[in-house]
Amino acid sequence: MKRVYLSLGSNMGDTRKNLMEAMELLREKVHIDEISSFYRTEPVGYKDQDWFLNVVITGETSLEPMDLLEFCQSIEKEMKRVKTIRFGPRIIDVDILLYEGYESDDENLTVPHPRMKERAFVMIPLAEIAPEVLVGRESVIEIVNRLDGEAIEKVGDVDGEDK
Ligand code: PH2
Ligand code: MG
Ligand code: MG
Repeated sequence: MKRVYLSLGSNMGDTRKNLMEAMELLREKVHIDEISSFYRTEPVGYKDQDWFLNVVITGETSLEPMDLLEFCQSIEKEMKRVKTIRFGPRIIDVDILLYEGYESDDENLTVPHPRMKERAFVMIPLAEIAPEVLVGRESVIEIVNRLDGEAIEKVGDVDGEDK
């Protein structure tokens, strides 16, 4: 079994329900053992769209990296994600951030995720569940401490919304 870190995001429809559904589907092949808080986040890349709800999870899987990628894509498909513009609105996005013992610059699967270090919507939730984990040579918390990213606000967690 290998430890993996995944980022989930949604900015269409019932975003909270979408993240919950994607996590349920992931459980078929990924033994999820930690889930960050949920964050409402300013869109990065393409600005003219609704804010996202983002979460980061970790768990163990026996899927090989490419099979995990296919599995994540099958969940996006099952949830009827429609591909529009790059970085544009989506019902669900499931991205592989880190995969234990694996690095790759394959154009279909770059690990660590090529843009994760600049993204507050990835690094801040990741720092909650894995502050000491390394991304390249730096720890998650070191990266967060120098990050000047987009706006991000904690709004709850799997158990419910913050009051
Ligand atoms: N995903 C993107 C592009 N921009 N911005 C936020 N805040 N959250 C996302 O999940 C996100 C994004 C492409 O996958
Ligand atoms: Mg993405
Ligand atoms: Mg994606």
